[in-house]
Amino acid sequence: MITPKKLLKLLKKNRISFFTGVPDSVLKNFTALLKNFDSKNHITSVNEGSAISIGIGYYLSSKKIPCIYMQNSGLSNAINPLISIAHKGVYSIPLLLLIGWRGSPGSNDEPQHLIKGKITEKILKLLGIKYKIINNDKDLHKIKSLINLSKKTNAPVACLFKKNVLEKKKKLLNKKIEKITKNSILRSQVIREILCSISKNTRIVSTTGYTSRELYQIRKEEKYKKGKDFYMIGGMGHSSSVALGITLKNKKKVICLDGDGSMLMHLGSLHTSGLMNKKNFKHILLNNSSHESVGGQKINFKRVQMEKLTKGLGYTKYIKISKKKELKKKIKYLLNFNGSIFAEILIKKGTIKNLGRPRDFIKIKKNFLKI
Ligand SMILES: Cc1ncc(C[n+]2csc(CCOP(=O)(O)OP(=O)(O)O)c2C)c(N)n1
Repeated sequence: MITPKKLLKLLKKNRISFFTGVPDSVLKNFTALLKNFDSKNHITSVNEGSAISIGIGYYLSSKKIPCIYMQNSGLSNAINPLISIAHKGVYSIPLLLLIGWRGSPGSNDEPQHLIKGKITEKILKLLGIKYKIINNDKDLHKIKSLINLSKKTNAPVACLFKKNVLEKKKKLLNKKIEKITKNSILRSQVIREILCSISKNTRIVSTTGYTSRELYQIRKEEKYKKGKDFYMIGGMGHSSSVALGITLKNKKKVICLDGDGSMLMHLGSLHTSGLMNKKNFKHILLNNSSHESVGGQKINFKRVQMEKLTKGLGYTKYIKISKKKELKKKIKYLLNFNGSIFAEILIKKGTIKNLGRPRDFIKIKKNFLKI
C-alpha cells in the first residue's frame, strides 16, 4: 500500500508542485489531495494529450518538472505530444507521469482494460520512457530516482500504479459536488425513460463509465426489447462520433448518451456533428458536472453555455431538462423532433445497485448489426 500523503510529500520535497491530468479510479485517492489546490498548481485537463501539453508549457515557463496523472487507457491520447514534442529526440522536456495501471497482468479487470494493461509497459518502452512499478511506500525512493533521472536527461519518466495500491482516505468524495448539483434526476431515470419511449429501430450509443453500465443493466434486467445499444466501454469521448457514423447509413433515430467529462475530452467532435446536422441525430448530455465513474472529481461545467455552443456549431435545436416532472414530455419531444437536437439533462449523482458490466462484446456487436 502507498500512502497518498507520503507520495505528495515526496513530490513536493523534490520541487514538484504543479499537477495536471485526467481523473482515474486507480489514482483517485491521490488526486483527492489536489482538489483544494488553486488553478496555478492543479488543472484537471480534458484529455491526456492536453495534460501533457499543459505540463510542457508549465516547464517552458518555470523550468520545473510538472506531474501529469492519467489512466493507462489515456496514454494513447498522450502519445502525440509525448513523442512529437517532449521526446528526447525533439525538444527533450522533463515530465513526471503517474499512470493508473488498469488491467495489469494477473489482475481481474474488464476485457478492454486487460488488453491495454498487457501492452502498457511495451508502449512506455517504445516511447523510450523510463518507468518503475510502485507497489508500496518502500518503493517511493524509486520515484525520487526517476525524478532525478528526468532532471538529468531532460526526458519524461513514468510511475505505474496498480489497482488498490493507493491507500483509501475516508470521506473521499467531494461533498461540494452534492451541493452544487442540486439536480433531482438520476441517470437511471433518464435511461428508463428513453428505453420505454424509443421505437424498435432506434440505435443508442452510450459513453464510457456508469452510463454504459447502467444502460446495459437496466435493459437486461427490466427486459426492454425496443432498440439496440452499442456500449462505448472504452474510447472515451468518441461516442458522439460513433453515433454520427451510424447516422450516415441509417435513417432511423440514433441517440448518443454522452457524459460531460466524455464530451469535453473530444469536444471538437461536436463541430462535425453540427456540420453534418443529421436529422436523426439525437445527442443527449447527462450532465452531473463531475467524473462520477472514477471518483466524482469536479468539472466546472456550469460555466459552459451549451445552447450557444451547440447552436453555433450547427445543431438545429437545443433543449434543457432539469426537473424530473418534465423528463417524460421532453424526451418525447426530442424523439419526435425532425432535426438534429442536443438535450442537456442535469442529473444528480448516484447509480443503481449491483451495477454490472457488459462483457460479451462480439455478441453485442452482432446484435447491433441486425436490422
Ligand atoms: C482516455 C481515457 N481517459 C480516462 C478514462 C477513465 N474514465 C472512465 S469514465 C471517466 C469519467 C467520465 O466522466 P463523464 O463522462 O462525466 O461521466 P460520469 O462518470 O460522470 O457518468 C473517466 C475519466 C478512460 N476510460 N479513458
